[in-house]
This record gives sequence, C-alpha cells and structure tokens, in this order.
Amino acid sequence: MSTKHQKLQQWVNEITDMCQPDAIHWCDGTQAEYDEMIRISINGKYATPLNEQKRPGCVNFNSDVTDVARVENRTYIAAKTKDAAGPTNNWIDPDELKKTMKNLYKGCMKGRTMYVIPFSMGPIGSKIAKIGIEITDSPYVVANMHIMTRVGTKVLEILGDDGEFVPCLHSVGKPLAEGENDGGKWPCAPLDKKYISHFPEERTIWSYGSGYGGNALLGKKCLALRIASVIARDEGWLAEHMLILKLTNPQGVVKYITAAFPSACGKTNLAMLVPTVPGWKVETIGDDIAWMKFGEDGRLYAINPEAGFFGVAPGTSDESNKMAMASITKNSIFTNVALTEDKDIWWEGIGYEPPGKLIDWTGNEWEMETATKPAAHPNARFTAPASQCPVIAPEWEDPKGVPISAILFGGRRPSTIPLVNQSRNWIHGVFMGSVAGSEITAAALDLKVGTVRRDPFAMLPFCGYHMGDYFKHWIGMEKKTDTDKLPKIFFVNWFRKTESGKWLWPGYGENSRVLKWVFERCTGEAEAVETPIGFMPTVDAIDRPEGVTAEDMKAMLSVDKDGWIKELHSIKEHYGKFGDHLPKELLEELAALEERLNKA
Ligand code: GTP
Ligand code: SPV
Ligand code: MN
Repeated sequence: MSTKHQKLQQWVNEITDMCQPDAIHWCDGTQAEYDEMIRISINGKYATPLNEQKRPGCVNFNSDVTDVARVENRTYIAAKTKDAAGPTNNWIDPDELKKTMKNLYKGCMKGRTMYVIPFSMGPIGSKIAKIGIEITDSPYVVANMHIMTRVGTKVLEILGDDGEFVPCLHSVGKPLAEGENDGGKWPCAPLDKKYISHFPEERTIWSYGSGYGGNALLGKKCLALRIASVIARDEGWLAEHMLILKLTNPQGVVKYITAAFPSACGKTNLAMLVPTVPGWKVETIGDDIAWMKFGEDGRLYAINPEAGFFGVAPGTSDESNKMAMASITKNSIFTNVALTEDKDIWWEGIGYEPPGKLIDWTGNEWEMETATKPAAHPNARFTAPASQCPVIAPEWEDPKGVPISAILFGGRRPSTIPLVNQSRNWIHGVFMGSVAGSEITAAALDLKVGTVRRDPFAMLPFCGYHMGDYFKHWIGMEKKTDTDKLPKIFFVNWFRKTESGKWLWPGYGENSRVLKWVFERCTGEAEAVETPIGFMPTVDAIDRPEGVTAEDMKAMLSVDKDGWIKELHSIKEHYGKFGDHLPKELLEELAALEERLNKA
C-alpha cells in the first residue's frame, strides 16, 4: 500500500473485509494500467477493440441490456432526516440503508480484483480541487475514471497523511463463485438490488449493482454534483450541471458563459459548437459540470472539475458536432454503440448510412432495411479526453477558473417557451431556473421519454439536499457581490416544434446567433424589448438562419399568453411540493409574472 494515510488505510481494510475481493490493486494512473484494464475487458469479451487504422486506441463496451443509463428511482440521498433530502430526492434512513447495503456488499467482490482509485476533481493540487477515492471491482470504471478525472499516485501524495477525501464505494454487485467467470457478459445486479446512495452529512458515496456511467463513475454526478452541492451550500459557492464555454467576438473580446440543460438536452453540443455567424469563435472549458465561486474581484469564476467528456453518441455527427467527432478519433471508450464490419463505430444520426451490416449494441446482426430497433442504444456514450478536443480553451485547466458573464437555463420545450428570454434581474433569473422543465430523454432509466417534467436548474436528479433550500442558496448569491458583477441570466429553448412536430429552429451551430445576442446584452450593444416574461430580442435582432421564415421567428420570439397561463398553473403545482422551504422571493416572482401576463 502506497499511502501512510491512516484513515484511508483503515477504510480500505474495512471494505476489503466486507467485500472479500481476490486481490487489491492501487491505481497509479499510468497508461500501462489503462491498457491492462482494456485488455482484461477484451479478454472478458464484453469489450471489442476497434479498427486500429480508423480508430486507434479505441474500444467499444456492450453493457447488460438492463444497465444502460442512470437509475433515478434507485438513487438515494440518505440524509439524517427526510426533510433534509427534500421532496425531489428518494430517501431512506441512513442506518437502515447502510444495513441493507452492507448485506449486499458482503462478499460481493469474490472472484474479482478490487481497485482503489485516487482521483482529483479539478486540477491536482489546486485549491478548488476535491479528492475522492473510489473503490470499485470494475475495470471499465477504472479505465473511464482515467479519462474523466485525474487519477494516480500524485493524488495520494497531495492527500498526504491526513488530507480530506470523499470515500466512494462501488461494486457491480456480481460476485463470482470459485472458477466462475462473467461468460462474456457485462456484470451487474438486477434493478431492485441497485442502489446509488449518498450520505451527505458524512460526504460518502455507496453505489451497488450498476456499472454504467453516472451510477458507477462516482466522481461525476455523485461527487461533483450531489455531494459537492452540499459542500457548496455550506461553503457559499455553486456546484452545477452546466457546460462552460468561451465566446470570442470578431473584435477579439471574450465572454465566458455557463449553461444548465437537463441530461441529453444539448450541453456537449453547445460547449463545442462551430458558430455559423462569421468571425465568432466558441471554445470549450467544460461540457457537463461547473463549480463556481466568487473571486476577489467579486465576479463569479467557474472551473470544470472533470478531465473528459462522457457524451451522448446518437445524434453526434460532423454536421451537428464536428468538434466532438474530432475528439473521439483516438484513445476513446465507446459504450453501447453499433459496430461496422471493419470494427468502426456507427450510431443513429452519425451523418451517413451504415456502410453495410452492423453488429448492434446488443451484439446481434443489424441491417438497415429490416431493422425494427435502433442499432446504437439511445443513451450510448463516448468517453474522450477533453485535451483531444480541437477547440478546448487553453485556460480550461486554470485553477482560478474563468469569470462568468452569462448563465443560460434551458430544456426541451416543444411549445410556449421562446428561443431566448433574459431575466429582469438576479431573483427573476433564479425564478427562471427554478421552473425550468424539459421533455424527458433516454439519459435516465424508467422515466417516460417525451413527457415534460420540471427539472429545476437541470439539477432535479443531482441536488444533494432540499431543492427549496437550494433555491434559497441561489437567491443568497446576490448579496455576496455588487449587482453589476453578477452574471446575467437567460432562458433558451432550441427545441420548439411546429404543430406537425418539425423543429422550428435548426439548432446546433445556428445557436451561435442566440449566443451573439446574449454576448451583446452583456456588453450593452444589443437591443431588447421588455415583455411580461422578461427581456426579449426584437424580431430582427437575431439574424434568421436559412429555412427559418419570418413567421417562425415571430412564433419563437413572442409571448404566447395562453401557453404562459397554462405554464403558471403548472408552476404553482410544482412549487406546491416545496412547502415552507420555498423562498418567499420566488412566490413573489410568480405573482408578479401572473400580474404582468394578465395586464398584457
Ligand atoms: P448529458 O451528457 O446527458 O448531460 O447531455 P448533454 O446536455 O450534454 O446533451 P448533448 O449535447 O449530448 O445532446 C443530446 C442530444 O440532443 C443529441 O442527440 C444531440 O444531437 C441533440 N441536440 C443537441 N443540441 C441540439 C440542438 O440545438 N437542437 C436539436 N434539435 N437537438 C440538439
Ligand atoms: C447525465 O445523465 O446528465 C450525464 C450522463 O451526463 S451520466 O454520467 O451517466 O450521468
Ligand atoms: Mn449530464
């Protein structure tokens, strides 16, 4: 064991006794270690190496068909009281949950190696970084953590003898009998044995039964959002489900923007978009998570705690997201994509027809003409090092972070919600975030895809405490600095549809037209009209992309009064859940909105 950290040693010993692995491996973060994880997975036959000429250093994993996304109904915030977890989180008494889980963990790593992964969220050694130690029995998790976080011996050095770390325990929940192996199958436990548990007071994570994405790569949603949101509340900063982008205008002026959209609603795409507006440039700082703190100058600074992208594969093409496509040409892990005969990747919306027969994500032959199901799972993902993104901003690892000028909220809303709408002030912006909603996507299991649900701040599945208190925390940010130093807040919607279900807005690179307006609202160059719902561009303030008629534009940039009246009802219902934790400021915003709409 390469650490003198007693608490860490003791924890590892405890887990070893409980889980009874065959062997223990302390991860050093080297390429050799990564290669070994991939080799083990290929030998185990649940991973396929890809074509070395076309996709060097790449591999595809096929998960179990039941283990394909986050499982929100098996995700728990086991705070000491149910009230502390709030109405939007699943809660079990922590002692009871630990008892249940200890029974599951008992002997759960038999026949497997237990990996101890020291990792840093944020640049190693920087003041804002948080250290986690993940114990896992999954080589897939080790390899993905190598890409998504900073893993290795250096982290243990920084931790020293008594540094603070977040213990993250993970098991796929599939012990092996003497002589048994996985038989080419991705190991996991059945749904009713899966638990993605958080103990916020102890700042501890216990995950059991799933090997997939956010359920298993515990640095991401579990640590950097659910646990970090609790730490952020206590320490006065923000841990958010947001991309961070750098926008440069033709004169070379730079603004940094963050955006919170729910899962599979366009963060990765916006973070690395190629603007269609001439002379403008977007560079990427992060595509999923932002930690934001006030700097000494009173401005809000954001860092990306991650080191890679765990991006949605379907829909990613040279046309929609060229920079993501360029990021995954080498050294990437794919999960649940389809494979071509010459062992390259394919998925729905990759931008070209399959070049022949495919092997679909379940391992079966697939042909376009006869197919009844998609070849790639709708939540198939790529894992790629952020450093491979051609437009990664040079300052993406700056421990100071980048000063944020604008915050966007959004989601998939086929009607009512306009293309863009600026908040009247900070509190109105918090109101906008608190009522954000979206059609449900395939990023979570067991939810009805396509129906609209409220997803405040895109944090519904990721806030580690009472959502009403989280709203309060956001409101409180206003008092920490001067009004003119706060980011401006906007609501955007790329997903308006016509009655017949066609997109009204082409999205992707064309979203740069909206980013330009946001930028110029920050510099004071852009005009806006005051409406009952906020400040909106005049109809000609945003240049129309090809194929968008003046009428479409008007539909996307006007206030649909009837739609908003319905929206008010639904917001009231939503707010009703939070009881006396709902800040009165938000009720006042709601009443003021209603009044403005009625007068209009
Ligand atoms: P998570 O990683 O789950 O948090 O998702 P994300 O928010 O990063 O979403 P991502 O950018 O991966 O996009 C998800 C899906 O939405 C992909 O299939 C995209 O092609 C599609 N999408 C992204 N941006 C747009 C857009 O502007 N318009 C339309 N119509 N679709 C979009
Ligand atoms: C999301 O669902 O928001 C993701 C993917 O970013 S996962 O890491 O699985 O949470
Ligand atoms: Mn996400």
